[in-house]
Amino acid sequence: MEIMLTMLLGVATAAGPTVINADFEQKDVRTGLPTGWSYTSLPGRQHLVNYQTTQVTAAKKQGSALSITVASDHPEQIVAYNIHQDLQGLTPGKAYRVSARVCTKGLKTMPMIVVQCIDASGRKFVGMARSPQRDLPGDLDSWEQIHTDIFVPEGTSTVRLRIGIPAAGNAGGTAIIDDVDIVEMN
Ligand SMILES: [Ca+2]
Repeated sequence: MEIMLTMLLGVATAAGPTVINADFEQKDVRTGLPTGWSYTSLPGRQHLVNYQTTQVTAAKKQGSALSITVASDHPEQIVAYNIHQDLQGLTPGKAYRVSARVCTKGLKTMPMIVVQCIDASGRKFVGMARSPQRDLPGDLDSWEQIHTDIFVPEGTSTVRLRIGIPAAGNAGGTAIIDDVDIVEMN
C-alpha cells in the first residue's frame, strides 16, 4: 500500500513544476555537493567561493543544506555566486512562486532567488523575477523564507532558477540554503 501511494505521488509531482533535489539531500559521491545543481564561479578563480553541504535542522528534522561562502579576501568586483538549474514542468501563461529557506552569517545583503525565462535561441531573456534586495543588519540565525513570483511568458523555452549572493560587501560571509519550493499561483 505504501509503495503504491509513493508511486501515485511520484506521478502527480512529475506533472507539475519540479525542482530537482530541492532539499539538497542527494549528494554526488565524488564532490560531496548536491546533485541536480550547477555552481557558478569565476573562471580560473574558483578559490574565491566555496560551495558545501552542511548539516542543519529545518522544520524540526535533521538534514543537509547548501552553503555558499565568499572568500574573505574577495576583491571588490561585481559577481553573483549562485547555484542554478533549469526547471521542468512549467507552462507558459502561468505564474509560479519560487521560495527557499535561508540562514546567513557575516552577510551584508540577503540571499536572492532569481528566475529567468529564456527563449528557444537560448540568448534572449523574455521574463525575469527576483526576490527583494535587502540589507542585513545582523546574522539570520534562524530560517527565513525568501520568495519571488514569476509569470512565464509565451515564447519561453527554458526557465532557469538561480539562488545565491552577490560578492560585493559579502566577503567572508556565508549563506545557507534549504527547502527550495515551487508552486503554481492561481
Ligand atoms: Ca535539506
